Amino acid sequence: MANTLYDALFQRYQGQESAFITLPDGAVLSHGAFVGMAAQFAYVLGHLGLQPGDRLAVQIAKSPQALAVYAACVQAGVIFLPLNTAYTAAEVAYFVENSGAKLLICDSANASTLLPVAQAAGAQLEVLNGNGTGSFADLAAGQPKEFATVPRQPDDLAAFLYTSGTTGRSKGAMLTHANLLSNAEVLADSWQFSDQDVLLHALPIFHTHGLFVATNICLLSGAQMLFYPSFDVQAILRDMPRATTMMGVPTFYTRLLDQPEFTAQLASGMRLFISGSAPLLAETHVQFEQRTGHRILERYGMTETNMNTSNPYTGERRAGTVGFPLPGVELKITSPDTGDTLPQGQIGQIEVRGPNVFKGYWQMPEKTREELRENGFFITGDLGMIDADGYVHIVGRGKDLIISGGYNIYPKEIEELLDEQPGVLESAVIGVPHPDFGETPVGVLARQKGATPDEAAILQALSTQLARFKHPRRLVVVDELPRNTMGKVQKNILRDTYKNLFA
Ligand code: MLC
Ligand code: AMP
Repeated sequence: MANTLYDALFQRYQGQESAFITLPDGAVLSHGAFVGMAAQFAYVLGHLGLQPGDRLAVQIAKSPQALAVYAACVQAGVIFLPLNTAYTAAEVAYFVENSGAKLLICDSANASTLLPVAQAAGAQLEVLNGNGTGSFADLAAGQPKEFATVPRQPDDLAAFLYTSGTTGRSKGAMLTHANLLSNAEVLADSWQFSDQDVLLHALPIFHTHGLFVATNICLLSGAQMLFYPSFDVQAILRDMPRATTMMGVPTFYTRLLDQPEFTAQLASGMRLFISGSAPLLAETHVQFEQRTGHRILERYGMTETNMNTSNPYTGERRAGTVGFPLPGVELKITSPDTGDTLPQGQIGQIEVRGPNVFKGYWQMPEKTREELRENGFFITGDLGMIDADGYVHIVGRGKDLIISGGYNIYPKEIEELLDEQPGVLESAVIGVPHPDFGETPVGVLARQKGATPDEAAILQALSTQLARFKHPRRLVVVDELPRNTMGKVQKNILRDTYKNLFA
């Protein structure tokens, strides 16, 4: 019996000595060793009582072992739920509880904090460290390196990735085997990946970009990965002559351009630089071409949909656009008021449909209905237009979202905490331009009459609740927030007022 994703991505590598992952210290893991390790992990999942369809949450450092947990889940039919390593215990508690995860795997440094979190949610806890040690690895040692793959149909769930919303709590986007495979196939083909490629992989593996886009494409095409625990610009410069491709968020590219030793010569062996997850400034695109002769290929995607559009591999990669809908993906621009399709050139909401689009939000049928139409089109919350040549432009967001260094931040989550702080009547969190992260959150606090909110104490109070990357990089105290005649806070005015805070 078939397993859609396992058969396409992993099956053929059993016993293969070809190089898959090279670590910064030069250690090389072969494809065969990787799938063997995944098989051992799959046994452990079974021994711990996980059945096909159960959820496994992981909050662990990036490593080949961490990636093998993903492969093990696919092979055992377990739903993989990766979590940002920056999340606080309070944040992790929600995901474990909401998903009904049976097992949480964490780093040993967090085990004592997360044990009560797991217990409260009725989940088991095991440890897997970035160096491959820990109780989970101990359980796997000595297990057979071949595992009877659990059958999975294209429509079966492979992963939950949580994505925040403008209101309420995070939603678990349910991604199927077919969602992930169809997108990987289209991307590997569109970007001409092959077993001759070596990808600089410096993205985290708990989001779509580093996990599915990067890894699945490499597995499908036989490409190798130079695998970094995080983005270290010096390591990337050192290794670029050994690589052929890189995927990154725009911050990777601006940080590279800040390095004088990043030259056309250094990039001469590269065939492709890909950017996504946040807008790449046209200025960065131009500077990059001037410096290296390479035109960055920008693409557009989301957690719920995988990748939707891409600039062409052959053909003009146009700065400030995200290219054309990928093969098999339909994209239209609609009126936010009526839902009607708008003519070319007009700005409206971006909707997409295709085999890449997720199944819905876990146990949130109403949220699913709000965003996923019955006819299969997903309302992305992004605003865009299609130009006369068919290139898609993203011109803004209908959703109140800040993207900092490729991480999504929903103002509402921060505002709810700020509103509770002493001396604060109400708050508005806005995104302002930031030279490194693209955008960064600023908290505008309207004080209670006569009060002087203690900014340091407020930031301290946030730290136990929110991941560091969500913390406002600046707080500003005002007497009142600007409102329109309907009483709605005018964030556009605030964004304009504070746009130069980090200039
Ligand atoms: C780290 N910090 C951030 C941050 N990353 N703050 C804001 N935004 C971020 N993205 C914090 C750190 O905790 C630290 O806090 C301080 O900022 C400086 O850290 P740093 O050492 O400079 O950060 P670094 O580790 O280099 O990380 C920056 C980064 C990283 C841009 C390399 O965030 C990253 O890899 N981003 C990629 C995100 C991603 O993969 N997105 C894809 C989502 S999928 P302190 O305490 O020192 O102040 C998706 C769909 C799609 O969107 O289309 O792809
Ligand atoms: P996420 O919820 O993390 O999947 O983030 C998806 C969002 O990132 C999209 O809805 C867009 O707003 C944004 N995004 C992704 N790629 C691009 C891009 N190339 N240009 C502009 N925005 C992007």
